[in-house]
Amino acid sequence: MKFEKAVLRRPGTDASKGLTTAKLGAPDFDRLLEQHSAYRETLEELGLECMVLGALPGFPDAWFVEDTAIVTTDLAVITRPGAPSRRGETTHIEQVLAGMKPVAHIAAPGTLDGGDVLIAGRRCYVGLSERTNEAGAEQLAAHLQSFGIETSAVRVPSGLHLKSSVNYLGNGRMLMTRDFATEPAFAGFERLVLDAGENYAANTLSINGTLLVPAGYPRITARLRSLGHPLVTLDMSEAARMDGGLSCLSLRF
Ligand code: CIR
Repeated sequence: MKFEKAVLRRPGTDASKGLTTAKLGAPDFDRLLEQHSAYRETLEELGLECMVLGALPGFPDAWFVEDTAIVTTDLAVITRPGAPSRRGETTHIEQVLAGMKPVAHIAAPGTLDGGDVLIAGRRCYVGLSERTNEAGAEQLAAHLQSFGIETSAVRVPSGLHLKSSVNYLGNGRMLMTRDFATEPAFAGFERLVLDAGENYAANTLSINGTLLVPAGYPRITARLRSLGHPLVTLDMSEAARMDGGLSCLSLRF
């Protein structure tokens, strides 16, 4: 899918009150805003028109906007996030997306976070994780099937979301941590498996032929360059403190 637009949300001053398992300390708010701006500027340089929504008071994780919707060429599926503290974010994103796409919903008892949804061409992989359950995955599969996208569920044995560990680079190539190296669902792809110590770089984002790679992972960066991928590295130190990565900061379509 060639991306033309992105929706982002500015982090709020309460960003350090969000959910996290990382024991990296609270984000520095000024540095976080600088990194968020650098991310937006990179998307704009790659040709995307960016809409930056205002911070959402009372929802400290709302800037991880990816988790609230799945947006394809044909529709927007508003999720039902697995973390109860994040459920109220969805009405706000629905107001934004309803003007752009037909809207469908994930309903209780389903739960689904966008971070668990990996779309590679006409295939969709949904991670069954602490945030996404089978009912949520089945509902998404039904919505996408109407538009010719087939969905498979994949167990997520480690990490927050599927895309914390696996991402599609384009041209049949998948980047993943060792935990997914023998996952049968990805057998049809060329797999690039990260070295131990570089797992965070699994959350690399492919935008219209250029890879956005988190800064600080020299082995995979060199390998991706040697394979001919144009790439940009971005400092993600502050989002990482809140379990966030490159993909979670935007909805792209
Ligand atoms: C959360 O735990 O929900 C947030 N602190 C981080 C969400 C990251 N989302 C993503 O990778 N898609």
